[in-house]
Amino acid sequence: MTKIPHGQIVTDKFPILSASKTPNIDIKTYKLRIYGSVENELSFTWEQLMGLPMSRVKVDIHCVTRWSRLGDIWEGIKLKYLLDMVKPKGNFLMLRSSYVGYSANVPMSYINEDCMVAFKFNNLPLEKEHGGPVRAFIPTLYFWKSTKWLDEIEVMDEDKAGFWEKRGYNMRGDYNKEERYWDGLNFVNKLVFFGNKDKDDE
Ligand SMILES: Nc1nc2c(c(=O)[nH]1)N[C@H]1C(S)=C(S)[C@@H](COP(=O)(O)O)O[C@H]1N2
Ligand SMILES: [Mo]
Repeated sequence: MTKIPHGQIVTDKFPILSASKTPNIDIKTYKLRIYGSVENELSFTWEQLMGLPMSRVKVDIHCVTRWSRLGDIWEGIKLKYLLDMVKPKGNFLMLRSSYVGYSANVPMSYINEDCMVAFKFNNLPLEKEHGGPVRAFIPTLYFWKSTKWLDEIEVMDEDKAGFWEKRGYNMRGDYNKEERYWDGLNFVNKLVFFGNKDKDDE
């Protein structure tokens, strides 16, 4: 039996949660950039990405708004595989969509073999509303960390707040510890020291 994290309710629905409109991504001009605190910055075209080894994982997802989906099949390129190519120096990631100005910060320690740059869901190409043609997939944390329409992975030396983290969501978002919203002093620090401004802030 799968263990359902505390406070979650299992559903067969797949709700769409988007803070923006759904963008149209043209794979002819698409690039995935991996940059920042790395030895070797890289940028991949769609064709280059499709030439990399694909993996399939069967794993549960948990949204902070309390729905969970169990046992879907997700397919893509392991994040570990991509990170090995750039040789990260920093311990944090920012997963961004420059198309819509969304971002989510993720500690490197939560990147396991299930984390991917994902293209397929239950054997079909990802629907646009669910982040198609390409999204981050980080099932080790609440699902807001899985940036849809992903095109930038920044490796950072220090943790910085992403889109929802600046708006009161937890800096880490570990569902096994029920790290949903307000994280006390951490959040106060974010408000006081807004030296945290990200390039996707309007
Ligand atoms: N670009 C982008 N990615 C995003 C979001 C978003 O608003 N924009 N919402 C997040 C949240 S809160 C959740 S729960 C999941 C939802 O993914 P889904 O819409 O495919 O269910 O995407 C995450 N990734
Ligand atoms: Mo969410």
